[in-house]
Amino acid sequence: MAEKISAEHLFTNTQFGLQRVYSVLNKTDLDGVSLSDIEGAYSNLATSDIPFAQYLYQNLNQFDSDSDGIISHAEMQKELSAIDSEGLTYNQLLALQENGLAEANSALAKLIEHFKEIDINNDGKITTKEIDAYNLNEEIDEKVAEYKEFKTSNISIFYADDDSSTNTDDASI
Ligand SMILES: [Ca+2]
Ligand SMILES: [Ca+2]
Repeated sequence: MAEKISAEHLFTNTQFGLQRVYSVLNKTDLDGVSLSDIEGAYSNLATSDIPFAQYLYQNLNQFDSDSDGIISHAEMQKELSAIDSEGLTYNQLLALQENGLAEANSALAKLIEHFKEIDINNDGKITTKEIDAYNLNEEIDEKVAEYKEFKTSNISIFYADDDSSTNTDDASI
């Protein structure tokens, strides 16, 4: 049976991780986080938080919607909730994987591998809803395949029994 892609964990993990890294980085007099805050802070971060710091770094322009060079608290919250409503892009998933987000590796790898199939509305982002739909389709495909296999194997058992002359005891009762 194909393993379901359990991405809930990956999505919440990403949100919590980003939030955590943001609070660690948001320690200067700036009310927010700048590129140099991120660059200067790698040594203070837990290894498991590096992927999230890289994610912030690589997506800074997207997070910084007013382009003042600083990710404000409000901008951060907006992006975090956008992960729920809009999902993650291929490059964001790739950034998490390349930077070694170990906990969710198998789900991540599958999302990256099947990105185009999962992104049903083709907006370049995959949401948890799209992943659920993908899982459901996989399950249906599997049931259909199982059913076909079941029918085929029944037919072959039927012929096998028909040919068998040694196994008649049970049938003669
Ligand atoms: Ca800003
Ligand atoms: Ca989509």
